[in-house]
Amino acid sequence: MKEHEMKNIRNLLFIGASGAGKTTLAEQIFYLTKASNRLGRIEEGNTTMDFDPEEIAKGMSLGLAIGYTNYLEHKINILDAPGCPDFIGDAIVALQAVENAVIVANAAGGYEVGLELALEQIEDRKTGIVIVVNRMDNEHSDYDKTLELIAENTDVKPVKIHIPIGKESAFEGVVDVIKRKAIKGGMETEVPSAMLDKMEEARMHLMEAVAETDEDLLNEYLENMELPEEKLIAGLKKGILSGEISPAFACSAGTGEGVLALLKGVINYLPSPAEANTIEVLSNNEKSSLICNPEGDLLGYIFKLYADPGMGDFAYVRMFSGALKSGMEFYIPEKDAKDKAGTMYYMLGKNRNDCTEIAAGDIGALLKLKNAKVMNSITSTASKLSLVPIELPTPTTWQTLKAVNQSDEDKIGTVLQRVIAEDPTIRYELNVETHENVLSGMGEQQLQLVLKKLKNRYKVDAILKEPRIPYKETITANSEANYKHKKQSGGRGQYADVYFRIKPTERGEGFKFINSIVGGVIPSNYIPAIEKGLWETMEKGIIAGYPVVDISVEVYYGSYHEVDSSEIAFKIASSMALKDGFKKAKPILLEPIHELIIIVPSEYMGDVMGDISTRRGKIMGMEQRGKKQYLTAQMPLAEMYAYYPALKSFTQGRGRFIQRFSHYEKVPEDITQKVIAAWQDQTNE
Ligand SMILES: Nc1nc2c(ncn2[C@@H]2O[C@H](COP(=O)(O)OP(=O)(O)OP(=O)(O)O)[C@@H](O)[C@H]2O)c(=O)[nH]1
Ligand SMILES: [Mg+2]
Repeated sequence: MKEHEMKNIRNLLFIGASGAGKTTLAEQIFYLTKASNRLGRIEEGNTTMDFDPEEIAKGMSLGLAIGYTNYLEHKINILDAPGCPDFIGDAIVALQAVENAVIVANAAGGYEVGLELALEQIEDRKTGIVIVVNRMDNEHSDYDKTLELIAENTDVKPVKIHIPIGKESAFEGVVDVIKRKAIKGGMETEVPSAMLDKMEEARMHLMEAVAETDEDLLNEYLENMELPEEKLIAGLKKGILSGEISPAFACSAGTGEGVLALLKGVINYLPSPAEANTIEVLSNNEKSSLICNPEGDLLGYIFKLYADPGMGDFAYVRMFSGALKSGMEFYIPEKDAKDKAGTMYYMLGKNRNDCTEIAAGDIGALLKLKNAKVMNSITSTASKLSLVPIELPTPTTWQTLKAVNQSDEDKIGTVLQRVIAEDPTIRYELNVETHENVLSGMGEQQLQLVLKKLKNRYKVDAILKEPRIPYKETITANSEANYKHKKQSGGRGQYADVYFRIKPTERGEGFKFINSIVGGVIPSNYIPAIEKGLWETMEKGIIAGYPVVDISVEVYYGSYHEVDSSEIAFKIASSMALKDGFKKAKPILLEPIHELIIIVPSEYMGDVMGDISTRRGKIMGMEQRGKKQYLTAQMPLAEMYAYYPALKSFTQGRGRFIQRFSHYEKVPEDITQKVIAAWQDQTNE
């Protein structure tokens, strides 16, 4: 089919603030281009893209959805990302799947947090940055102001391709500054005379922007103060492809005005997979570039999983090169495993149309893959190709997940894996120190959604609670200890006697066992039992129930009994001696300290710094980048569980951070006492 040739495809990802109208815009596009025969509405819960029951209930997108339409002999694939910052992972992963990142801004929304976040995601992007100012029919809509705010706050310099005719309830169409035509209700008409000056001004800006991308064009422009239309368009296309020009459009997804004009702009000016055909890849793990074409080496990318409770898991796939055909086996380099493409589909929200291949440049879905997961490459075994892995933001929110009913504990593992596989930023790990299953991600809403999906899709009730801190126990002084374990209870008795020297070691050294028994005062066959007794005691903890680290124990003397000594007796003696010696060696608790990079607009610096010190945090450095401050700090993990909501509240949602574990440090005395008391309460219960 002609429209599936690379040059006739446009791949668009809608990103931007929640409520900017991305899903509504997709809906309007499907309706106006007859991909769907009714216009769904968010309020009625019947849009094509927000089909998941949780999305319908909330009236907003919670996961990336895909759809497509055919218009003017082009196939337009639309990826609709959720704007809520908790679900940013979907957008980050999907950005790699498209030539065009379409920032949808609310014309009446100002410089919203979600808009800022979306713009941050495309900071380093080299191609296809498009601005659509939506909701032009809204009260207080302001096209120019919205574009100015973007230009002021970022390196993106929007260049108007369309300008709106009227605004608010009088918004009735757009003027195409290239064609010098008005488009109202999808029909071309003459430009209203009152707008001619504005149009010429915008046209001049556009021409300047295009001229600046190319020396020849610049010379020609400076000479004639005009560029011929075909050169203007060719230069514009090139500028968009290279990311130097960000075209701006105006529309109302609500009324539909400007939407078909936008689609024409998409077809006429935005890069197709045929133009953006050179991509960075790994070839044999070395960076190289690949020129994509339908006959080339197979290369695809899985950018989203959707776990349909009835159908199974859908993997949304972008093919870059070659053609994936139904029935084909393929290789997943990230997993070093094979998988097989069964039935494949072009998806329109939750609706599916069967297809037999997904060719280079196109987007579709595969069902029930065995091994492939999100961010995996689809290749042939021989090619040694894979996509360059992307980096996801680190978690900001942690919660322990527990099944409400004991009987669900076993089931929860498998269904939870399916649910969290949908969102690349969610991690689920067993903390071996606290024995808790910790779910981490980008925000409270995201983790709550996991609970809802578990309940509604799989009938599993689970709860979230604040995780325990993985403290560790250690000592700060040397001590000596002796324990003689002796029992005479008729028959064979028990006897073991050990002398220990206990010392702190360097932080991070773990545990050192030194055997300096001489002269066989303890026979060597009992030494392993002594060591085992130590390990078991250290794992369980001595003062507060947390693992013991960074100590050395030297067994230097002892005695035994020919008949009554046994391995078990030495294990007990060893354990008791350690407990005693440990308590005498000035024990302390250690807590994990994380390093954070906190990114906030400069005006909030004072508040953020003040808050860090109330959380036992230390500021290690700061750096101004553009209008933002990058603060490096250290903070105890115990204080970080509540940090993200606090940071958001005093930066009006604009602060964020990345973090990683740094080291263990001594817990202050007052907190240590509380932790010990809590453990004693618990063990006495
Ligand atoms: N008046 C008006 N309302 C709009 C327009 N576009 C969207 N809306 C409304 O704005 C609200 C949010 O629209 P959505 O399409 O869900 O916005 P979104 O960008 O997808 O939001 P998230 O999914 O949360 O990221 C809905 O109530 C829409 O009806 C528009 O152009 N004009
Ligand atoms: Mg949406």
